[in-house]
Amino acid sequence: MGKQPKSETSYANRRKKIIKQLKGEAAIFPAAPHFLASRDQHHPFRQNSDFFYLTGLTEPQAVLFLTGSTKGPRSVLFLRERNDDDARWNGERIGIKRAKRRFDVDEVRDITQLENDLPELAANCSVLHYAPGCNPVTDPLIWRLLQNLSGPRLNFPHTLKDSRLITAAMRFVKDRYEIQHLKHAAGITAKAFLNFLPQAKLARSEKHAAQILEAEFARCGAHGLAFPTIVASGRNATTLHHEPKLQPLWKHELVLVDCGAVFQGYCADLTRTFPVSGTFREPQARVYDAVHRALHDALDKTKPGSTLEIIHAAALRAITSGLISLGILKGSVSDLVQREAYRNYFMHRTSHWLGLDVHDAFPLLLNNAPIDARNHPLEPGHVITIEPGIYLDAKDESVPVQYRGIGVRLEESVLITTGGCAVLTAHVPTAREDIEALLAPQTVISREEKR
Ligand SMILES: [Mn+2]
Repeated sequence: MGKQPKSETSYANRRKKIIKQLKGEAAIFPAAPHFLASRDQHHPFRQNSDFFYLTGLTEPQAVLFLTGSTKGPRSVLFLRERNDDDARWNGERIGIKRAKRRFDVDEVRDITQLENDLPELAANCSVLHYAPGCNPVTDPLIWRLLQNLSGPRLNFPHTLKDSRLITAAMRFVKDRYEIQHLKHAAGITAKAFLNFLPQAKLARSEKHAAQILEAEFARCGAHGLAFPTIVASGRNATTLHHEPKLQPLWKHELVLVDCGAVFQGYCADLTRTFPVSGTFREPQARVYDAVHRALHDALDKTKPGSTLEIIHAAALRAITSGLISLGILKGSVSDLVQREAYRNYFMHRTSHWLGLDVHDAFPLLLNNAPIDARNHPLEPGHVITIEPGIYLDAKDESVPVQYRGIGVRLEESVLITTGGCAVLTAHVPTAREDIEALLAPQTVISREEKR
């Protein structure tokens, strides 16, 4: 075994942790397949998060086999052998020889042997861990492995368990390498957003604005996008996942931008809402301030021992009290929260987990006991978003007319620390005055400096 870089050790440690749990069982983790976009064109390749978490390999057509059985190899990585012809068109693959040096697995085999080798590898395992439905190439292979016309055999796979029950529990708390990558992804996102802000008014359309921002991501060293960038001008911001269109950014309206860079597979998630003109109009400012208050009330509850439910409750109270002061709801905050009167105006949750997936995996089982992740105490190494919003539909007659069509969301990526939390996207301010200052034309500042 040669000396390996530190990140390889952490992948190897994760595999060992799974092997330890697999007493007389086996687990199969396939790489993501290529998905066809049109004719002979594929969607950009995006590695399966669990496979990446356990190998760091970004190639398709690979499968990781792990078992706790002591008869035969405990870890086998199947992947494509090198091929000069294919390399001419599609670039180099790692290949079997180099993979043996890089990965601390018992064996590396050619992916073309997979179907032939599986029955022998899994022979002494009654339970097979596998995530069905994620890979149309390996699914039928697993089905054939389980098939036995004469009936089940005790010493052969006969029980299928979802492998995501294992990986979700492991991915829940991030280790220090993951935290480094998440911090870097958030740092890139924030820096790119700051570069983008003064350029926003030059955008010819929502789509153009998204591409200006994405160019800044690339400039700051992002590997990709955590999700399709949302740029929503005016009333489009009341559609939660609005897809940027060729329409211009309306001059006197707010624009909502929800975006995230990926670094080394890890996602960031940031939302800001700002006036294209550089100045909030009065009704916009009032909605904005209500969301800003909710963001801060939620962040105050973001610390070890708290829960997503507690954080959400704090945001709900602030949003509801904001809706009362806007004249949209009437009554007492606690009664309105109880009745979920906010639902027409704030219809999503305040937080989701963040990691290799932007809506990251969270466990249903922890140490074999069922858990409710929303009510599970937060601990250092958890990474979540805080993202309250108010969305006032343009046709909603329960909303005073001056507020109709205003949508505001503010979102931070947050790491739970021993002392509380670290807002990883804090580099982009959220206070209304600070956003206006960032949008103020440079020429004005230099003129003032001259005086
Ligand atoms: Mn989010």
